[in-house]
Amino acid sequence: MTDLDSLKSELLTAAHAAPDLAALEALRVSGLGKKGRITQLMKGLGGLDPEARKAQGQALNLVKDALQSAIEARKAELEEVELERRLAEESLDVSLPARPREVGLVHPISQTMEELVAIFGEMGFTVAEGPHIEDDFHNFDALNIPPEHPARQEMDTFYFPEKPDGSRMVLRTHTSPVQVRTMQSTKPPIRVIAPGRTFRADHDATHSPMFHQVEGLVIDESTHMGHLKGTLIEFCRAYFGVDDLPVRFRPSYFPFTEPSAEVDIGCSKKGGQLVIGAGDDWLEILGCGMVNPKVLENCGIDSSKYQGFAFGMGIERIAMLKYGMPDLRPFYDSDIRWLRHYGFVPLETPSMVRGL
Ligand code: 2NL
Repeated sequence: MTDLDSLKSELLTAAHAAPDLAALEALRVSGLGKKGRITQLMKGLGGLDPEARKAQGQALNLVKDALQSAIEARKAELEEVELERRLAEESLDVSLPARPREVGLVHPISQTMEELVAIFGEMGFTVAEGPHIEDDFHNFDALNIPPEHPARQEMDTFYFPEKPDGSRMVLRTHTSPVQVRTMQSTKPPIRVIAPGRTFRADHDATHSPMFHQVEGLVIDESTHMGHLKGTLIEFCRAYFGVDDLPVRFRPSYFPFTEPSAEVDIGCSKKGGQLVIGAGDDWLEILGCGMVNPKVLENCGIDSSKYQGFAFGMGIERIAMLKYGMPDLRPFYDSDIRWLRHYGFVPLETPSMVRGL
């Protein structure tokens, strides 16, 4: 037996007998590592004459391959043994109850906005948005609201500090500036709604300094009061889910519309209990009118060619009426108990929309 044969049998025997993975790794290093015995022998090949180098090199390679295979085989054996041990020892308790999943709910304001977008969307309206911080022109002047109008006073409107040119930006007091911008940038026909946040310096049981509105605007060559009435009657019936809901138009005044009207729906208020669509009382829901030709001209639309209607309503108010909420203030308190009570399960088709 040559030295190489005995080295081979020694290493293979050690590989077969390695008691664990650590011992097997130590064996690999001692044979095939940088300073391993086989590696050392390989390094010695350089000093042999070509004939002997070839024969010895081939023999060394065979030993190296045999050792590598033996180590692989023993490794697989040891891993199998380890797996069997863990399978026998470890267990998984599949009877443990799953942790309850937290379900988020949709805020009533978001829910109501989604319903409004769905109803007006079916009627062909698209949604327009704009900045919360506006200039005097888009919030007041374009809408024919005169400088002395009470809405423009410090009392009612949040103003930013004066700019060097003396002008002051405002927190928009309605979403009308969004429609003003739409008129400035779009050639009629126009059919948009503008839902969003609005701000007024008013805070009591029925007013919040931040609240939500949706306004709508339709402009075309022959849009008339009949379109206004048909659209808003249909809206009220779809939103409250009452097919034959009585709707009436009462004359009113807004500087931005002429003529103007307020819209009431039929209800009963007996014994402090509000029922929509029954009885002979009326409840105010929204304001509307034919867009004042001065407003069209202010926004760059030719009032001798185009006319149209507009409307606006408070989202908190119509949400409270539909969902029987007695108080405005909890809307913004983030009280989880209120949100759990009045919140909506997401991804459900709003009942109104199914009825359309
Ligand atoms: C209400 C009444 C209204 C409008 C809003 C409007 C907007 C433009 C032109 C003309 Cl750009 N009108 N908006 C018209 C009538 C009534 O809102 O009671 N809102 C809560």
